[in-house]
Formats: sequence, C-alpha cells, structure tokens
Amino acid sequence: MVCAVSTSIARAHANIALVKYWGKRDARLNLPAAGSLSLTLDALVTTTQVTFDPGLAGDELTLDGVTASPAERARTSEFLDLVRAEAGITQRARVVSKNEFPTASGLASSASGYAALAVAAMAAAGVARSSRQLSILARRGSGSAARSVFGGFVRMHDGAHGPDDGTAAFAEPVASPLTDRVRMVIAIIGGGAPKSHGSRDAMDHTALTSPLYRAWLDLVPRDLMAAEAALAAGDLEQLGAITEANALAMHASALAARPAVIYWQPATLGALAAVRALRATGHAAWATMDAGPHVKVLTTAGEATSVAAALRAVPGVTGVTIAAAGGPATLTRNDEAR
Ligand code: 2P0
Repeated sequence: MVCAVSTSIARAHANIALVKYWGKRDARLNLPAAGSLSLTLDALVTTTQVTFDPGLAGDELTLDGVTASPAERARTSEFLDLVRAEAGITQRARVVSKNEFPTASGLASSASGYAALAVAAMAAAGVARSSRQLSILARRGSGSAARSVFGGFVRMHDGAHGPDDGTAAFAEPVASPLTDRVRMVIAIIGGGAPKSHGSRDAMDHTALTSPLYRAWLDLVPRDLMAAEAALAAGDLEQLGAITEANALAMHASALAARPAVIYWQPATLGALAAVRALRATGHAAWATMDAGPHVKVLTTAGEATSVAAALRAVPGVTGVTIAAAGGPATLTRNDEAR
C-alpha cells in the first residue's frame, strides 16, 4: 500500500517478431488471435520513470521530453488504472518515458514502452509480481509488450485454451543455441509519407475485410511450431526462411484488405531485393517488416557487418543499426514510499 510519493524506474528493450502478431480475438482484454515469436533487441531501449504522488490531480505523461498528446495520456491512464486496481491505490502518477532508439527511426516503441511501464508502475505501486504476471499486464497496454518483458527469443501464447480472463495469454522466453549467434540489422527507410495506418487499427481492418485473413490464421500455428523446432535445433536457415515467409504472408493479408493496408515504400522492395541477392551469394540474411516501411534482417554476428553494408547501399535507406539479443525488462530504481 502506497501512502506517499514513490518512484520506480524500469528499462525494457523493443522486440521484432519473427512470427507476427496480426489480429485480436478480444479487444477489451487485448487478446491476440494467434501466438507469436520474437527476438528482443539490445539496441532499442525505453526507460520509464513512474511516480505515484497523492498531490497529483491527474496522470501526467512526458515522452522523450515532450508532454504527450491527450490520446496518449488517456491510453496510459487506462493502463495505470489496471495497476491501481491491483494495488488498491488511487494516487495519480507522473510518467516520464525516454526512447534510446536509432535517431528518427520511426520504429515502434509501444512494446518496450508498455513493458517498462508495467514493471516500473507495479514496483512504484508496491506490488510484487512474477515476470509472467507482468507479461499478462503489459499485454493489456500493447500486445507486443507482453514479449518485451523477456530477453532473447520469446514465445507469446494466444491463451485460447485457458480461462477467458486472459491469464493464459502471456509470453515466455525460449532458450536456443542461436540466441548469442544471431543479429538483427535494421534498415531505416526514410523520406516517405508518415506511417499511414497504426497497427492497432490496421490489424482490425485486415481481420474484418481481408479475404486472406483466414489463411493467415491457419498459417501462424504451423510457422510457430516450425520456428520453435528451428530454435531448439539451432537451425538458423530454417528460422530465417520461416521469418521472411511469415512477414510476407502478414503483409499479403494486409495488402488484400479493402481498402488495402500498404506499408511498403520503393526502398522497402529495394532492401528486400538486396537481401535476396545476399542469400544468392551465400550469405545468411532473411528479411522481416512490420507496420512501417523499414526492413529488419536476421543474420549472424559474423555476417552482420556485410549485411549492413549491403543495406546501406540501397537507395532510400537512411540509416542502419546492428542489434544483438537484448535482456529482459528490469527495474533500475525502486524507492521505498517516503
Ligand atoms: C508484431 N506488430 O508481432 C506485429 C507485427 C506489428 C506488425 O505487434 O494493438 O502495437 O497494441 O496490441 O502490439 C504491433 O502491434 O498492437 C505488432 P496492440 P501492437 O510485432
């Protein structure tokens, strides 16, 4: 029980899905329609400070030094209501969140953002929870955030066969001999129009209107099984092939939505061609894309520099970052209530 001002700070890393989350089966509890599998990345970090303060009339949110929009603040407040309900407190919170992402990357930060917020807010509210419970909580903020609670390769469960309160829809880490070997080379594609469709609206729209969505849902469990087998066997070729094919299938379902959801720019296709050319010349490189034009390439520690050089040479690629597997979300400061 928090009676006075209490502050906690947490750090979490973003993740990139190798088998994508695209569609929900329940919007209120934010339950995914299918499982997913991701790699948490060391280079993309969010640090979030939460202070519950009895002197505050409402929740406050600062993102990268700027007061957040009313919509962003409302979404954060709704999430903090879940924390307050669990903790049995009513104090409002001051939330200060910072992203250490490649400059102007346009990469999504809701995964690391809500993972860091879940860890910091629960600690500041004085509630101890397991990583699994934190993953379930983080999911309520953003589906992909459930995965960023953990480091390395992470499997998200759809929880469809568990209780209908969402407690079976959590993520957990997957051990693999590939964890230390892999790298993700992130090619930022700039100069285009700002992101046209937020992923939340776009996945709902795809589920409602795309004639290919049913096929997507049929595919995901098969890709998950094959990807987990590849992780267990340390088979990067197999994991890479599934990663690229799964991303293309997700985008195919979105492209077939009516009206279409198109995230790609010309340089996206340029980068995809560069990745195919790398493979044709014997390099380990497989592409994945999310709700934006950027291309992320799964490769090895040994090949990351040459993959990065090939991507830098693609017209329209404005920046390239090499990331290794990142660790779990962690609490970096936890003041006792004073
Ligand atoms: C993923 N994406 O698996 C997929 C691939 C985007 C493309 O998870 O509505 O921001 O907050 O649960 O987590 C982005 O979706 O969606 C996402 P909400 P979220 O990484």
